[in-house]
Amino acid sequence: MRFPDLSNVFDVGALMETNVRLGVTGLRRSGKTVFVTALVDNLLKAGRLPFLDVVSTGRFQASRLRPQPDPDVPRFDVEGHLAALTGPEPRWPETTRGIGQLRVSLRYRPGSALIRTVQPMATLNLDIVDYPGEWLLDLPLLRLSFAEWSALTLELAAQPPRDRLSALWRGWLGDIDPAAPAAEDDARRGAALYTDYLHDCRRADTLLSLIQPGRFVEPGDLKDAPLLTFCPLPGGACGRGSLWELMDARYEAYKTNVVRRFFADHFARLDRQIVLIDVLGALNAGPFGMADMKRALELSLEPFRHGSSGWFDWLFGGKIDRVLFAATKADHIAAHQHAHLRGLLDQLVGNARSTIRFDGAEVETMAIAALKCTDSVTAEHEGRQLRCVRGIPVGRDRPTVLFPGEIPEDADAFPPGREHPYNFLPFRPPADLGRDPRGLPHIRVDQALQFLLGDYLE
Ligand SMILES: Nc1nc2c(ncn2[C@@H]2O[C@H](COP(=O)(O)OP(=O)(O)O)[C@@H](O)[C@H]2O)c(=O)[nH]1
Ligand SMILES: [Mg+2]
Repeated sequence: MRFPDLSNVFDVGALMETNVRLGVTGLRRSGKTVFVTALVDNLLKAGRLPFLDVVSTGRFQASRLRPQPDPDVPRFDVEGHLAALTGPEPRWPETTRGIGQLRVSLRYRPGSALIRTVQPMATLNLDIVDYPGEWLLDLPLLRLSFAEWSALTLELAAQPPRDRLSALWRGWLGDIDPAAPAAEDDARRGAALYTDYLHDCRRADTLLSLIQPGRFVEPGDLKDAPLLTFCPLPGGACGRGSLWELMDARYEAYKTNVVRRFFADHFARLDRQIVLIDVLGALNAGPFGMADMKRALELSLEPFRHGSSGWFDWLFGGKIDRVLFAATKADHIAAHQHAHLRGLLDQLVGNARSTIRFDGAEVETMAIAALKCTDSVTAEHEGRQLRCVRGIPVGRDRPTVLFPGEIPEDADAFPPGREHPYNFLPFRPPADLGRDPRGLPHIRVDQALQFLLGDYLE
């Protein structure tokens, strides 16, 4: 695609430049790739951002892509993803793995007249870092020993619905002796069975969120490395040369070489963070999916705690001061249900949220759609007016009006009797997106931006 030539707008020299790093995370298929693509497209075209103050007050001038500052991080392929969404046969972008980065520079007039007298134009370099939420969930491992983590993980794996999913792995655990001399074959077998179990947890019908260690399902460039060749073991520490000792050592190596390194190289450098959450997917999966999501969210809030009670500052000197939790794919439901979706997310984020605000970082929640694929419509059914959505469901080729149902007000209350009472269907990206000069249609991406970056653009 082509961008207007803005070279003389940008290269005036001696401009006030500010850098801000925005982390975009969420578990696999929560919507990171689509979100970053929509965000960038909307920043470049700026035709659909009424709630971003710098745009609505007429101070925004232009944005453009620029080379990213970290040459060793893969570039986020925004052109490829946009081509998929806006082509003649619109399709969702291919699944991405690991980390990606992109820099967008925004030119704007400062809001204060006083500042404008010395600085008529300013530039904000926005570095967007897309990384798997699975990696964020690794952070709590840092304060757990191998024995502690093993005990917690085994306890969780024995509860439904994990008991069924973990049966093969736990069966294997019953057959081996952690005190026996370490054999590489055993370590590999255990790690493989444990990894299969974690993958099964993430299937759409269960959609469990608490997945540790994250690299087992999102290995990045570490696939098959000995660092990933361990699994939780029952019992306690065993003697030298035992399987226990081998796995304990690998667990510690994982913490040092993977978890700490990721947090030091990437996480600790972020200024702002958005965490994307597929709440509707968890509702589809049922009560276990929701309960697991709540636990995972509480864990992922931990690293954002600052101040006296937070150990994170001490470890990494973290500086994130605004965190947005966003329920994605809000276009799956009718607009009047968005407030309920957000209410549900508030409950999931729960008490941890007020603690964090108290400790220094500001936390907000929203229901968003990075790419709006439906319209809210009213349809009559047996004399009743139903608020529905109209879009093209995946697997069909013409627009259909669907009644997606209503969002429960209580995260714990599921209608009794049916195992899967909710069924929010996925939609295809709308046709002809490429022809719209305003940017990809979205729901509240501009409000998300205002919360995350508004103060930088004042
Ligand atoms: N209707 C709708 N579907 C979305 C939206 N964002 C993501 N999806 C769906 O969720 C899938 C996973 O999104 P993706 O961005 O690849 O997730 P990632 O794994 O977190 O990067 C996509 O293929 C779409 O089917 C959205 O805003 N609206
Ligand atoms: Mg992705």
